[in-house]
Amino acid sequence: NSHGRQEVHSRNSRKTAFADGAESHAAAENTREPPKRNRREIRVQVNVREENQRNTVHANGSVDGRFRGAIPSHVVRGWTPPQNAGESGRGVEVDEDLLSSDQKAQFKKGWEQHSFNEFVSNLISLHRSLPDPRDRECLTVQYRSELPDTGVVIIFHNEAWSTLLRTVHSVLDRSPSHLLRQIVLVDDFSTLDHLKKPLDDYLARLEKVKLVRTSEREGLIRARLIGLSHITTTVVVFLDSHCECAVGWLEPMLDRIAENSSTVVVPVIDAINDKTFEFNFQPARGTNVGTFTWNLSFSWMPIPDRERRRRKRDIDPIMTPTMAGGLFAIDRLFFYKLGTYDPGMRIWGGENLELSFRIWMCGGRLETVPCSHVGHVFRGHAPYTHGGVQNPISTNLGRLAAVWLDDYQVYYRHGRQSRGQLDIGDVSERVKLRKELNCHSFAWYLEHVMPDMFVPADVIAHGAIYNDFSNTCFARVDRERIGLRPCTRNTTEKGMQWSMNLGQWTVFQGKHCLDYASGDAWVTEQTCHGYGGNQLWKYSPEQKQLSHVISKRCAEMAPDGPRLIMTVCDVSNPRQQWLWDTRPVPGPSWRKDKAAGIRRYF
Ligand code: LR7
Ligand code: MN
Repeated sequence: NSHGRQEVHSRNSRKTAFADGAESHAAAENTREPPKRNRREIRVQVNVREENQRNTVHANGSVDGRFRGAIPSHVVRGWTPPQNAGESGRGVEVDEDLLSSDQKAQFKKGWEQHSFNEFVSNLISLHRSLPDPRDRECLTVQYRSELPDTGVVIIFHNEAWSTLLRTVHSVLDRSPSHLLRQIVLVDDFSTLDHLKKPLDDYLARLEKVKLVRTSEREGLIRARLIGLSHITTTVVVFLDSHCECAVGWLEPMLDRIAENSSTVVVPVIDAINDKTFEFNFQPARGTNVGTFTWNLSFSWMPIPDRERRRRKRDIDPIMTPTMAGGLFAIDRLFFYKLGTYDPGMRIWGGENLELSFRIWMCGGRLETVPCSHVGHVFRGHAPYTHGGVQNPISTNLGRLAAVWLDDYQVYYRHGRQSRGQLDIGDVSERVKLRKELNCHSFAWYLEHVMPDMFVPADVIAHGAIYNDFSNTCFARVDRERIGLRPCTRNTTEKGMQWSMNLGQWTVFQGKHCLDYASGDAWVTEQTCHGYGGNQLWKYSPEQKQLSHVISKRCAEMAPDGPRLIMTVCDVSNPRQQWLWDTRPVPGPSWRKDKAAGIRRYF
């Protein structure tokens, strides 16, 4: 019953432990799949049991035979691998019970080494076909006849053979050859044997592809910088090493950059299932864009309402406040002008938000183009260690916060906790860069790029919503239903802590907002949708009334006992009076500044 309600971050985050450190990639939410919406079912399960009736063959990672022999020493015996496994982007399910003990060992090892189902990936052609994930309308778009030439950088550390080469082939197979000039692979100090000579030999037969190796573990940020130094084309595209580019992926991105070289473009990142390698694409309407949380992790959100209104069609480019980080296209010289990456960032993490903020704050623009699709294998956790580097994620995030967040740094909790303990190194070069580029403030970014972002100091009321007539507080009484439960005025009981903030005017607890429709309907707790509507409330500290904006009704403790009802507002009714702490929350707020007529932009 709540207007426009959407379940945004429904995926559970899986936590990771690293052999060499306390940090976990799951701390940043990047590895999560974007939420699936309106997804078309394309799954066809390959029934391994039936196939098994026939004979014994050897599978070596290329079912269609074009690259037979590709994988050294990987032989699957005992059952017929499904013909055309994974074609059209279908998933492949393997019944583990049917595998020989050798195969079982391979299966297990694949998961251990890569945190995805390498065994299944190896059954799928390096040239497998994919569904055309584009909306029909994309096919009618005329791109410029002259598009910039392009080089692709793919970095990897201990990537699986089949995923790495499927990435490479999907680029070669699905990019107009006159536009694609180079692919630079950067091996970031991998240890797995198949990435040594077998890879050299294999790549030797591929034109345009160059392999460079780092002489120590650099991490993905510095590995990308090394790759970049080998690129000579107008545009550079970065990809993770377990991607599949879909038909028409390149042109829509190049077209945007051709129009404006300071536009940075992200494709729609479709999920390749880590277990079955099913390719799941997001239709244009359901495209997600990037946002972030105050602990500086990336996350997905649906297209904000204002952005939906600004655009004419579902396939039009979408302004995105942040990018996931691994897949984007950028004008090479613009990237240099912007200061590429912070070379003080190591291994993994933070560079995606750092670059996102920098693009927006320093005169660029970041967009998602719904007509460009690239799949990525989303996995629960990273399989590799940090190569002995201590706390790379928090160090990277600390650098990012120190350089770009201005006074909003106080909201980055991790940074606050470990300040003093964590050595983030010297950031003076990056601060200098920010000055030289004459970048906007973080407050400017929030106001102009992410006006919906929650800012803690915007909270104008917080804590228990308490009625002293009955000594009851707002609380969940049954499933999603909100009612009244006995409490004391300053209760610290978790379920009784509610907040309201400027701009959004919702009454919320984490991701849940009070929601009310009309009449006798219950007040419920729903995922905050950010569209106002049934989730819009008003609190007046003078009258102590909590009113619902659309219905114009007030929250009341029912005459017959501590039940929550919504009725006609009446200032003199003590059962409509709610005490709620309205002392200001410290910290910067561009909204408060704006209301006070203060402009802190430069
Ligand atoms: O030390 C390393 N050296 C590397 O070369 C660590 C990693 N890598 C390579 C690795 O082989 C892979 O190709 O770097 C790439 C990214 O590492 P992943 O795939 O383990 O990371 P991820 O997909 O979980 O990480 C996302 O966030 C990262 C933050 O630093 C990077 O920006 C990744 O590129 C990014 N991936 C994507 O944006 C794909 C979409 C995922 C989402 C959301
Ligand atoms: Mn990845």
